[in-house]
Amino acid sequence: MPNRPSRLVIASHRLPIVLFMEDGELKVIHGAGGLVTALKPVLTLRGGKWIGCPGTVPGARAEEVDRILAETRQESPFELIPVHLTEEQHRLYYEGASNSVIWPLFHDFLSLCDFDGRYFKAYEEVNRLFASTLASHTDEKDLIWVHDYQLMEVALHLKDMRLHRRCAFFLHIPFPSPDIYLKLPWRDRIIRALLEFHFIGFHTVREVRNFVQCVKIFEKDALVRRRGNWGTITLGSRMVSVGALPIGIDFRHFDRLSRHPAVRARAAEIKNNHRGRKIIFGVDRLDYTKGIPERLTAFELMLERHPEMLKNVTFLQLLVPSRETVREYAELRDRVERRISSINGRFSQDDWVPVIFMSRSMPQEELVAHYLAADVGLVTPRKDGMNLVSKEYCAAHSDLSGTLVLSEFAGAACQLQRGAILVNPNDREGVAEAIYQALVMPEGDKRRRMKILRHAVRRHDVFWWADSFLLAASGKHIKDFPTAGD
Ligand code: GDG
Repeated sequence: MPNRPSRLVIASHRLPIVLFMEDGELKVIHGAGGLVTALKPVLTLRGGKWIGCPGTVPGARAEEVDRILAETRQESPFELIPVHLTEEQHRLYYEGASNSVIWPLFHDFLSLCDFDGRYFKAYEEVNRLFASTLASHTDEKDLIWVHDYQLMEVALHLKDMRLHRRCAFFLHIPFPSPDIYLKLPWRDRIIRALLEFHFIGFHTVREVRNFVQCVKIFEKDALVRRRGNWGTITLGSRMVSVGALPIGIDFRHFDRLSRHPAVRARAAEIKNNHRGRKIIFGVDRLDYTKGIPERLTAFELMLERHPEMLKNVTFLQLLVPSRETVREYAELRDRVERRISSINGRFSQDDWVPVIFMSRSMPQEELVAHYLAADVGLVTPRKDGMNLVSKEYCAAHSDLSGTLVLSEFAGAACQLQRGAILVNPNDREGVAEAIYQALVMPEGDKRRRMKILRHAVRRHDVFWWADSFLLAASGKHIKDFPTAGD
């Protein structure tokens, strides 16, 4: 069958599943995140596999996990292949190298990096383990798509094993400028490892530019060509392609949910619970990159400068607990809680509390009801690869209400700059004024901006992203790509 598209094999740190125990029995549910939704149709068409860590459940043995994953094969369009890590590997490779070095460094938080030499050894070891799992589950005709910063060395290990595989990579987080990247002790090895992929996708042109500048430092003879979203790097007889392909969301799904009568009724109920006050809504994983304390300070400043807003606006912030075993995350939580109680202590009156903080995750319908109820979507990360929340907020505003205040340091700003109010999250006064502007914006302006935003989010959705990535990874030309930076 010469025209059959090659089978697709995905590798990501985590498998798109949740394992849990029920009545002493191990159970599995399939994830419903954007990535799985986008890749399901492709995996159904081509057939494929997904390789990653299954996560741990107290009391479940690895063999049991393998068995239950094998059983899901009948009802799933793709096979789930688990990679089991020891506790020590998880601590050193995932909490250490990935989340205490690469994550902070790539988001420009150099002072939060802990450059422990043991971390990188574990990073190499786990990337090799992923490569050898891929080696035994793929053949030369397959296309391997590796995701994100935890697995940047996979293609290098496949090459060391003398295996010929077509391998592409997508980085979901920012790629730093050379000044920052050069601080990484394992900098040359990571750059060379990335150059073993055939295609490397980033969210924006900023990342492509940073990456090729770093390549030029370590590969003096590389011939680099870059034009708009695309680039090629020629190393002797080999060519690596790079491209800016901003990830999208399943627009139609969020749009449809926001029109559902139950979701609409719930949004009205939320508004009612806040007695018709304006609502500002933020949703983030509790992470220092998301700029949460800075956002709270800007909100406080807005209340101080515009006392007419007192009792007339409530800021709802949903913070999903994250990476709780990493020290910086526990410290951040304390800092955020202190900021919130200081603001509430200062301004609360009668039945009005200015900041309501929810520390949990919500079912998606409830999340969409909150998006819909919110007059302002406040998304102010200090740095973010893309930021899907900003896109979901727009997709949920099928009624064209709502204003998006967005950090210029989120990848999404490249596509949403014409409809959002862009802010520098480090500029407190600027963010405070942007919040105020959003709260008092005339209806006509809001509708006009929301139409522009929704058009951008609809046109380049997550299906466009997955299809375009796969075309680019197969060396094909892509038409209709969005502005993804300068
Ligand atoms: C990385 C990059 C890039 C959040 N709370 C709840 C909930 N969520 C969902 C949102 C959204 C997702 O989580 C968060 O998306 P982000 O884009 O903000 O980011 P990260 O997890 O940091 O991911 C990021 C992304 O990869 C994709 O490339 O955009 O820059 O850091 O989809 O809806 N969902 C539900 N309940 C919650 O409480 N159901």
